[in-house]
Amino acid sequence: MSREYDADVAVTAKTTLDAQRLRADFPIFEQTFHGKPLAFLDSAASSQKPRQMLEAMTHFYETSYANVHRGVYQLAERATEALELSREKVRALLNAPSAREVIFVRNATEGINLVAYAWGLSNLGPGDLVVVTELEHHSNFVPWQYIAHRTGAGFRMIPLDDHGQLRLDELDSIAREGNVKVVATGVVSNSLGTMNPVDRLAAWAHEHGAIMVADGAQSAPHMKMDVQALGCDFVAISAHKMCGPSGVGALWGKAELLERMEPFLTGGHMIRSVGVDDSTWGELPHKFEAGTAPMAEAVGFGAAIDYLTEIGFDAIERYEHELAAYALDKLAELPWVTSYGPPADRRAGIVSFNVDGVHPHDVAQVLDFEGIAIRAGHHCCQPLMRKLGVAATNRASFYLYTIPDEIDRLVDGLHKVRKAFG
Ligand code: C6P
Repeated sequence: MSREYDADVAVTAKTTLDAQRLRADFPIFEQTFHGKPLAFLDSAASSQKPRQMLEAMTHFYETSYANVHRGVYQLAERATEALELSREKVRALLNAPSAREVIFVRNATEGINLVAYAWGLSNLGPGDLVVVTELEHHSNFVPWQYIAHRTGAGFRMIPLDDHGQLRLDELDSIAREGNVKVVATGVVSNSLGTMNPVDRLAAWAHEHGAIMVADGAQSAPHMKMDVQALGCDFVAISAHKMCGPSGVGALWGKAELLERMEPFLTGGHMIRSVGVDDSTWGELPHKFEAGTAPMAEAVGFGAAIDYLTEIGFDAIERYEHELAAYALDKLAELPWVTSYGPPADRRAGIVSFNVDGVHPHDVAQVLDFEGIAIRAGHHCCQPLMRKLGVAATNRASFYLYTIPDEIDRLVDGLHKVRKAFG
């Protein structure tokens, strides 16, 4: 196999996670904002990009670019190999049994919609139940609510306790309300950082003959994911949150389910044959990949996976836990700040909080003048905001390039917010 396109993706810091050294891989940190170094605390929205990933995409465009799965000439074959090598990298990332089960999509949202439409429309009906969670991102909530309404199925949420953790004691009473057919949950909450017990929910789903759909958008960038150990049927992820480019993500699904499903999008590439009266569909994964693939993006995705793998997911997860614990301790010293979510040992590198009497957008704007980027809003989790009794929160989210000094700057910035708003 030609490796022309497979640029060097060696990580700068090789042994343990050294965030300060890793930052050198990220050109974005060479700039200042409002005259200050960038403290980028919004990686849960989208991560920054290492040079190694950017170079892999450029290299592909410069040496290996042609449409994939179509041409018989050498260049087209090289492009196809590059795309398929990235598919194999996603397979390995997720410990999926086969690369045929890995479908390139635009993002996690599209992956979940694919399952909701292609599985849900044919398998749900009155008397059935779709079960999501109260802390779900809209991307794993709205598609299921919509398909439940279209098919006449019921739609229920697993509620949260006061620590932002799922109330599994409610499962039995939910199951009495109908035939549980779908259980859909995020592995990690984007708002609270809560790590959900997906393996237990998967076991419960399967006891009821339901499919288990896991939204891995906030877990795949930060921890080792093993779809077989989790016991899921489908997992959706986005490359842009894990050092990869925007415009590509992956859906993994069990082959026996994908094979029985109707296509989601139709058109070029996904067919076996097309006649005037009817068409038939191609093999997996092509049946679900209509149109020209996000080729360079997939190559960038593969390079991002190499980058993260070289650092080590255990090291990344451990480091982000430490950052979350540090941030929570610092915020706890501010009596005018309310933090939301579980204790540090049960969450990923995300902290959500409010400053008494100050709207989160005002907080975020004051922090911006200090060169600090956080997210303020409902984080696409309106049901969760309702549960917390707030319209919005501030959210600081960490990644492998976050340094404790940025958390100190966040805290200093909050003192400035407090001063500015009395
Ligand atoms: N969360 C955030 O700031 P897409 O847009 O499809 O790549 O990812 C959607 C998505 C799905 N699930 C979870 C748990 C998510 O956090 C996200 C994206 C961003 O939290 C943008 S709202």
